[in-house]
Amino acid sequence: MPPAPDAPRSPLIATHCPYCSLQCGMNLRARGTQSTDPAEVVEVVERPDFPVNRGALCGKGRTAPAVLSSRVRLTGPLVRRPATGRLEPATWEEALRLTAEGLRRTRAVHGADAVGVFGGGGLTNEKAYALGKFARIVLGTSQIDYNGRFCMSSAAAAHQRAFGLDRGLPFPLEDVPRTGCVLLVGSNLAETMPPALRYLTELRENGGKLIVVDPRRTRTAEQADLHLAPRPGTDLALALGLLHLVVAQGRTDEAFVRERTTGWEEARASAMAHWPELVERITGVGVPQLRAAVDMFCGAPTGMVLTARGPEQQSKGTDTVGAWINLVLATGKAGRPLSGYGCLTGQGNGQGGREHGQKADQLPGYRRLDDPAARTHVGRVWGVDPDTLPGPGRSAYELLDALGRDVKALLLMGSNPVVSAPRAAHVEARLGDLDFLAVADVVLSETAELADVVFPVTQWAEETGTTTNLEGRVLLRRRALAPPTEVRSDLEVLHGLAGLLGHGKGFPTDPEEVFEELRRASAGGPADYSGISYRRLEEEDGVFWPCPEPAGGTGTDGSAGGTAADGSAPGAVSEAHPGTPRLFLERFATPDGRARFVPVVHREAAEETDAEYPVVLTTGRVVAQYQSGAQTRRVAELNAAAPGPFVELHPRLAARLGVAEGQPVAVVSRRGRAVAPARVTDAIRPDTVFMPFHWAGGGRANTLTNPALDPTSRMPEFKVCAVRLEPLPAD
Ligand SMILES: Nc1nc2c(c(=O)[nH]1)N[C@H]1C(S)=C(S)[C@@H](COP(=O)(O)OP(=O)(O)OC[C@H]3O[C@@H](n4cnc5c(=O)[nH]c(N)nc54)[C@H](O)[C@@H]3O)O[C@H]1N2
Ligand SMILES: Nc1nc2c(c(=O)[nH]1)N[C@H]1C(S)=C(S)[C@@H](COP(=O)(O)OP(=O)(O)OC[C@H]3O[C@@H](n4cnc5c(=O)[nH]c(N)nc54)[C@H](O)[C@@H]3O)O[C@H]1N2
Ligand code: SF4
Ligand SMILES: [Mo]
Repeated sequence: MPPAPDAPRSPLIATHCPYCSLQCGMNLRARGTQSTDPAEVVEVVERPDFPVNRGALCGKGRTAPAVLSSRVRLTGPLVRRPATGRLEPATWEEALRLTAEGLRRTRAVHGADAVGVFGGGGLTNEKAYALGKFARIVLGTSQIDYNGRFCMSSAAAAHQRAFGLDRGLPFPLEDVPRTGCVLLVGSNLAETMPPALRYLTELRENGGKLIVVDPRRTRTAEQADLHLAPRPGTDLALALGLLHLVVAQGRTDEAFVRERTTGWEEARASAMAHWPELVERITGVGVPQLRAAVDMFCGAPTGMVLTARGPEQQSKGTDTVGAWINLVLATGKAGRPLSGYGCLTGQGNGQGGREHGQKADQLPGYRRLDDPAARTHVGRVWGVDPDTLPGPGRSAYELLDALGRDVKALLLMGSNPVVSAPRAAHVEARLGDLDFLAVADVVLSETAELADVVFPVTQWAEETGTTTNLEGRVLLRRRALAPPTEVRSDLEVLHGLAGLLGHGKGFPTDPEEVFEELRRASAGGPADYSGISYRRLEEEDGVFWPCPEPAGGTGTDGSAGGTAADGSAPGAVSEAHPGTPRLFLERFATPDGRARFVPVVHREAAEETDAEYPVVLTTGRVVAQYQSGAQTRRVAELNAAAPGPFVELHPRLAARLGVAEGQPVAVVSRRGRAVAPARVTDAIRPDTVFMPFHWAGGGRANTLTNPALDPTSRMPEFKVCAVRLEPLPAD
């Protein structure tokens, strides 16, 4: 129902997309309609002044208001009634009371660690912070982790190891078009961050080179000057092989290695064991292509290696990313302008969500839970004895695997593991074995369907909060419309539960109040937000952390840094710390300021192919669906574009199996069986099939995936497992 053409235009409210880590800027505007459907109350309007996407949006962002519709979302709390065994409407009071009782009872009978918490990288900084605090001080449990473990944990671990700090990109995206060569490893950003493709297009227009490493010739790989298509799970060998050639050809940057790094000799020795011919055998990438890649990368004066989930979601993801980092260090393409290694983080708050305490081993500000000084600092902010804070808990898959056994009750906020966890049928069964499950979500996801209590929560356009995008840029999302009357925010859920569990204070529902506390908790930590305020974020295009309070700012009382306590100091914003768009230019964040080479050697995937399971399965995304699909499968336009799962396979493999385009195929692994139509394309290696993971039910890719974990990051091996294919009759 568009407003009359002469109706006065409502003001634009600048905000950000609810989905991926690019956090595209968009404006929302009230349509001035009489409609009672929230999806029709606001429209998305271009926001060309926001630098990251300059007005461009992908279809998901453009259609995001559709999920606000009461036709597809949760509009009131649900509880499972013993009489019917079904989820039925309830009041907030009842839903909160039942949850508080469920959590309290479990704790009383089985101990604090029998209560688990599972969070999400889509939650705002405020929510992630409050959730971690809730777990540690209200529940007193160590058993908290989140879906970001499935996403960025390998890159994070490798970042920490090499640079002493983990921020996805150490530079803003605007640097990308000005570098000499980008080596993009296992990212299909043409589909996963479409507006960011512009940075690669501009790179090439500027004469820079693009190398893409992906077993599939994706829309992204089609843009490349050079496309290497290794067998899934072999990036570690590939990176080592390239480093071997760099050394053999005398292309190491000796001065950089000497002055800015440690550990080169061991790393060099490990690379020298990976002969190009051996690497060709492991990866399937020919030696001439390896040489071409080295020529392109070393031939450019500056360069970047960017990784995404391809090389990271492996049971050796940390070492694999480490090998790519070794390559940038050895070639002197790090710690200087327009060069470096970066990870393209995925979820809307994939960066901030990993900094403020919903990760099993972490306290706010990217502090470590096992660091006594960190415990003291955060204990003081929280007003608790640091000795009462639990220690590190289990990682995401290990936590899900423990459900119904050691962990008997779970509070889940912002994830849909029934679709997105590896070995999903097992995870679904574990969830079903819980004594008590509460889920906060915006829609009735497949996981919420299993819950005893479901909390309907507000969405991005209905609440204010901050996210931190893949560049480390902290952004403000603004509330543009009121939620349906029976819908409340995640912060209100935590506030309500905390109150019933004896913590009437400490869990405010106002996001800015939570952010003010987060600033203090993060102050002095690696991810220092203490110099950032809502007021600053309203005026700037985001602020890059670390952003400490300026010296002589405010104390630890929580009053705003950069602005006077009364918020009125003129010019205070300009005196504030400017934030840190570029890291490591002078020194790395290690104690000695040097980047650390890590010696790594190639190893096989946890599950290699054999006679019974002769084909490699890899998994990933399509442009029109987001993650578990909980949100995007509810948007008609997106569903029309990507209506269901499929199995991508090469014509040679299809011919060998006798599979025709569109014919249903059963894909069978040691974990289970999934069925989806074949999509035959020569854009994939003949030894590999690809399935997107956005769907539940019979075509669920994660029925098949292998939960083998990386020993350091505890990342599951989503990108490699062994399967066999069985053609089914086309009916
Ligand atoms: N449309 C859409 N966009 C999204 C999301 C979404 O669900 N849908 N999710 C967001 C999130 S949370 C994330 S994490 C990002 C993920 O963004 P990407 O990492 O770009 O997404 P994927 O499709 O998981 O994987 C990227 C590529 O890795 C390749 N690959 C598979 N196995 C290997 C391997 O062994 N080595 C290498 N080098 N490559 C391999 C796949 O063929 C795929 O093209 O996207 C974000 N954006
Ligand atoms: N096979 C395979 N599996 C994968 C991957 C892969 O590449 N291959 N990728 C992995 C990766 S990188 C990721 S990030 C995970 C993601 O997997 P999931 O964690 O399942 O991700 P989403 O579908 O985004 O789930 C978010 C849920 O929270 C809800 N939600 C959204 N916003 C909010 C909010 O503000 N509050 C609350 N309470 N709920 C909210 C959504 O409706 C949705 O139900 O999947 C992983 N699984
Ligand atoms: S690229 Fe990501 S942030 Fe931008 S509109 Fe699409 S989903 Fe939203
Ligand atoms: Mo992700």
